[in-house]
Amino acid sequence: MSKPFVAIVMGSDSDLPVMEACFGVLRDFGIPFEARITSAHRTPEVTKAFVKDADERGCAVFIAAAGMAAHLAGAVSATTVKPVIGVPMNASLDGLDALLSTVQMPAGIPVASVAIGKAGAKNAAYLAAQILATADAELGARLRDERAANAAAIAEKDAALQA
Ligand code: RP5
Repeated sequence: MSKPFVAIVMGSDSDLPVMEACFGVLRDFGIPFEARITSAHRTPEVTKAFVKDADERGCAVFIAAAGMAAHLAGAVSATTVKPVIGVPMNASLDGLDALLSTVQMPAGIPVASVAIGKAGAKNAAYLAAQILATADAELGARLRDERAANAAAIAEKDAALQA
C-alpha cells in the first residue's frame, strides 16, 4: 500500500514564496506531498479534477492557500470528505479578507483555517502531520520530539536572560 500523501493547492504562483514554508516542514518530516497552482476562480475545473484524482490516489489531507476572496479551501472541501486545511494569504487588506473567506464555511463543509501568512503555512504542515500521526506512531513520536526540542531551546534562552 502506498504512503498517504498531502495535496497542496495554491491560487496563484504569487502564493508560492509563503507556501515554501509549508513545503519545508513537510520535507523535514519526510511526508510526501504534491503541490499545484490552481484557482477556485481562474481554473475551477482543473481544481475539481485534481482534488478528485488526488482523493482517489490516497491523499490523506488537503492544504489550500489563497488570498483575496479566498474560496479555494472551501471549493476543495466541497469536493472531498478528507480533512481540508485553509491557509489565508496576505494578498490584500492585510489578509483579513482571505481569513474570513477561508474560515466562514457553512455547516457541513468544514475548512480548518490556520493563521494568515507564513506562520499559517507552517502550521498547515504541522496540522497535516498531526492528522497523519493518528495512524503513524513513529511520526507522532517525531512531532513530540520536536516540541521537546523547541521547549528546551526556549528554556535555554530564558536561562541566558536570567544569567
Ligand atoms: C488569489 O488571489 C491567489 O491565491 C492570490 O493570493 C491572490 C492574487 O493572485 P495574483 O493576482 O497574484 O495571481 O486567487
